[in-house]
Amino acid sequence: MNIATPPTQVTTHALRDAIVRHLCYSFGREPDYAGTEDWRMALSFAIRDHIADSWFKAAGVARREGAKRVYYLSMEFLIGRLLEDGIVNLGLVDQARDALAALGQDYDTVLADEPDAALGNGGLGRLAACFLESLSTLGCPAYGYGIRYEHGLFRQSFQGGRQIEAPETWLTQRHAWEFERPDARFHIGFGGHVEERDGASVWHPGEYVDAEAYDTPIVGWKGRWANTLRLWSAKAADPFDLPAFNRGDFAAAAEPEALARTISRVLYPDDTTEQGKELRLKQEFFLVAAALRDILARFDKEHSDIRQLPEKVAIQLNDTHPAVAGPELVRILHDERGLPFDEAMTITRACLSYTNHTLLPEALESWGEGLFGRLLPRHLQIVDMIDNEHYEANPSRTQSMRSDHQVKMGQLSFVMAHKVNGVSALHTELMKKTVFSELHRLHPDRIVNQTNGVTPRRWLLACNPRLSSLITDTIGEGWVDDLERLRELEPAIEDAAWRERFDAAKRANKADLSDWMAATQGVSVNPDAMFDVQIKRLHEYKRQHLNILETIALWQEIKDNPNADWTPRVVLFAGKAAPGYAFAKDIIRLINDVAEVLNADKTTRDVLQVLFLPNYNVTLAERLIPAADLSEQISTAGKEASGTGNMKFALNGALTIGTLDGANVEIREHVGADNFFLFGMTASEVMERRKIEDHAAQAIAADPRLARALEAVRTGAFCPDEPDRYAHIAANLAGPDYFLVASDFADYWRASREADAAFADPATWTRKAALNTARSGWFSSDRTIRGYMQDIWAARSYLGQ
Ligand code: GPQ
Repeated sequence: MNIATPPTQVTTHALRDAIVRHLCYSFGREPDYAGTEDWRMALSFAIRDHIADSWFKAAGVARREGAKRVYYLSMEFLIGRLLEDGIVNLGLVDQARDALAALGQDYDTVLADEPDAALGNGGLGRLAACFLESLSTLGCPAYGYGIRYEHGLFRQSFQGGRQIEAPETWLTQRHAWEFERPDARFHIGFGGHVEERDGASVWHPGEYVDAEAYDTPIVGWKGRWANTLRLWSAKAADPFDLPAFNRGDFAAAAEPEALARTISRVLYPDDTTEQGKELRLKQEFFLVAAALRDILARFDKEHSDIRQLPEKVAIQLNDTHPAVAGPELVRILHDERGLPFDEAMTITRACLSYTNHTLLPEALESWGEGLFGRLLPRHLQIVDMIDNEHYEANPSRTQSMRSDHQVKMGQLSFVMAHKVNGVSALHTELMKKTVFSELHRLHPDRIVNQTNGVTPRRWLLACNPRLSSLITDTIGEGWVDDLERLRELEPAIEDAAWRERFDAAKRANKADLSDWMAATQGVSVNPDAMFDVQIKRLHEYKRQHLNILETIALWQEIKDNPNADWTPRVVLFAGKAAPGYAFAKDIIRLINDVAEVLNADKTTRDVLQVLFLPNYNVTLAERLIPAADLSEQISTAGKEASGTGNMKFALNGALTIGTLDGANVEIREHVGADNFFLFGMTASEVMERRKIEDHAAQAIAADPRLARALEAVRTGAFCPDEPDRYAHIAANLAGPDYFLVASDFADYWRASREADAAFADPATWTRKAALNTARSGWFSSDRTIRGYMQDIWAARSYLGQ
């Protein structure tokens, strides 16, 4: 095994030879006959060899030291492409580029061939991916556990402006990163009955599905450490019905395999609304049961006393989706390993912790007790035991985790965790006051805050090479794994020549994006205009409709006065709507209709253009964020738990226009109020405003701009062939308007015009943009993970061991 050469010392020559060797002997292709995919796979394997070396070494250290492992259980890992990530983290960008060039291949073309692994919906799944990378960078022994969905998040296209969903098929393209582990395979039971025998309970499942592991190594900065993302694939426990086959009933013969596989077939395309499907609960238990069996098998290899479990195992529940881990671990410890119930509870709670990612009531999972009891009969009994125990210890409690014939997963997660965390300072405080107010009163030390972060390797170093080189030229390379060192840029920002270089990097990123949009969307935009970007899942609380309404009002005003000194803007959107969320899909269509009218308007299109880019994913985010001037973070205050896109934009030198919501609050504190366009009501003002019955009507009556823009939507100005297409959106905004679009409109307009004025003064704008970069270092996921390691997991780093 070659772990002698540190990857950073690999020469171009050696890498070239490795690529050719893999091309020929791993993929059976001679260089003259190889296509882009062959080159991509060969390069990936050559890089993977070095990642594997780091991986073996890290696993060896963790085993030798009997290290505590962190286990991150998540139904979503939105990892995106991995090849560039690996090359960048190993420090092999120049070698890889040169080696490919020597072989007559273009580096960017080869990298762009990789499918984007979209095993997640949005922020929650992307956060899990950033955390894995930071855990490796910090040398903390850890595993991510998830599901190897055959179909990740659906592919989005537009037809007549409408969202069309097509299945995503990342596994049909060759994928270089996973290692199948037929030896890590567990029987997972469902259903059946519980037998009471000699005072003990024994669960006899009625059916079994196998979980088989696929491992992807996740390498950290400089290849110093690599952890494992272990994804479970569902396989038939009894794959083939031979008697049926012999009878000639081939469909019946293949049925067990097909049925079992449905469990890992698709990722649910919901973001923050509950998917009340039996299959979803099956998926959740499948992940949890396989992960716990694996965790305990590893523990048993290294240790003999199960009471030591909390010293060696920290399990993080990424939202409530893996919440059955509580009752399942209690069941294993009590029913299977014979510990008294109380002790099983104590050990389980010491191992588990839970992250809450939303306060939206509709997103808090609960399961009907009929369904839950049918699928997991023993777990339902254990939930009742947990609930009784909690009630006996806290008789003043009024809320049970078993009310209205439902099992409440938020309450269950809270009670079974030793720490519960929110994802931004504001969100954590609101958790204490709202959803978990009673549990917080009973357990005042349990809730802690860990403000989200993003990995600077992917979200600055790799996606924005121009800005990264400028930073490294100015302050050296130390910022990459010590992001707060970006503060050292501040003196340079006062130098006009340096600011010009900063500006040139942004300008070149914008030109690249414009070229790409011209080539792929057939729309050419002015790269000197302000690039104003809102990219995230579609949701009424995120208020893409506030953004498009303001854009309509601006268009109307430009038409009134076309010769005024307008700041040119390109308004860019991207994001997917859950297939069942009709209102969100209508907002997409409205934006596309508005774009069509505005982009065709000769009097305004030089100063205002709108574009909705299809199929938002990690790769598109990596393209858009480095080219953005203005970052739209405009959710109704109190609704966005944190946001992480907001951090990526600030780090890449975009200014935020935003409300005091989620992590926006902390971003503004760090970058400075002068470098942030604040507008809108605060979370408490939002609650007060809702008490006014006709809040929307009042706001519309007070603001002729808003009234006119809404009227255009209502009367079909953007869809003359079907004038009442958006009447329901206008009616909603003039009536209930739960997300207070109308009430925040006037202040949003004001902030937006301030952004225009600031952009019109390039020297000032660039200074503000650069200060955003210099002061965003705190938002590194390295800082977040250190917080979890200290406050929640009691885990340590093994770097240098
Ligand atoms: N988030 Cl509950 C998701 O992306 N999906 C979900 O199902 C839930 C939350 C997001 C949340 O909306 C953002 O504000 C956070 O920044 C993100 O989780 C990570 O914490």
